[in-house]
Amino acid sequence: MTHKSGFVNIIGRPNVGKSTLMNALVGERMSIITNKPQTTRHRIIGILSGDDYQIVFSDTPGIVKDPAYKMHEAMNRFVRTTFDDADIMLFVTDFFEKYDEDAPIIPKLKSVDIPLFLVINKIDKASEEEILALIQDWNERIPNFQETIPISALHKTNTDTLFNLIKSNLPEGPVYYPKDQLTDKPERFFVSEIIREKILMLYKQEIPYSTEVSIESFKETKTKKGEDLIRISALIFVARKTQKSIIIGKEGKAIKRLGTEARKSIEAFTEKKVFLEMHVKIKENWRDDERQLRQFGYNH
Ligand SMILES: Nc1nc2c(ncn2[C@@H]2O[C@H](COP(=O)(O)OP(=O)(O)OP(=O)(O)O)[C@@H](O)[C@H]2O)c(=O)[nH]1
Ligand SMILES: [Mg+2]
Repeated sequence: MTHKSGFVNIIGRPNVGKSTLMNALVGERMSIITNKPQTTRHRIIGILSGDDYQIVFSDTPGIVKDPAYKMHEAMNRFVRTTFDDADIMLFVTDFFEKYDEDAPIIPKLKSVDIPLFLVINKIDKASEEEILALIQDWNERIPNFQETIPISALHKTNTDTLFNLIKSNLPEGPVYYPKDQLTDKPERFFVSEIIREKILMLYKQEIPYSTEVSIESFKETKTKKGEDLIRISALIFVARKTQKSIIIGKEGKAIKRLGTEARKSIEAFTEKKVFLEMHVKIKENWRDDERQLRQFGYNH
């Protein structure tokens, strides 16, 4: 039996549905998803294995057009590295997105010399004519798409077709990760992502973009009854004092709600009981502070 394997990197602008797609393909909730752009800040790996194949998907941050902070530069660096180590590239766009003629991604895509697929997402929002027009438009602009697949990641429309195309384009290759491994990051990384996801969902305006979550301690213990219990202490970093009071809310109501929502999701993810403690810390300019960014895992 020949074994096929490869790295399949998912790129595209913020909010087009890259993380939704990776989760749909991997069949697990690896990447957080919200309706806000710049939800994903790191490169997140989702591994899908069968007897004769292994696909290592990389979900990446959306390409930030005008980086305002060092954090954005780091996010774009994660994207650039995906051009270097891919066996197959999925360029995801959606029905709503418009690219300028001179968008820098276009020449980059034209120079990709491995299988490059155009994935047009959110077709549940478009008519057939509109989808066909979009397919034609993209293919006229960029001649080297090997495949064009219109999908709805949310409704899993055509994601099987995409999966089969990926599988048939995989090169012969080794088993890179143990076959039962789903990702390369530790559980506590996903815990911080879940808390960040809830912050993105519960708070408005600049708050989601000014916060980062750090897990200070993560201890697996037992309850008195002998059930598994994870004790987690998380620090929420904000850039300003006003943001701290927004996170906490009147009489601590907002942070209490955040804590409850996050705890429930962490319990679902870890399948264990969770005790979650959170504190808020002001750290001006963390998005521009190299050392701080490294601590948050933006090094590469
Ligand atoms: N209607 C529709 N919405 C979708 C579809 N796929 C994703 N979405 C929605 O699009 C929004 C963005 O999805 P994400 O998966 O977070 O997008 P992303 O490309 O990973 O975004 P960043 O991490 O910010 O770069 C969410 O609200 C999703 O529910 C789809 O097929 N149809
Ligand atoms: Mg994402």
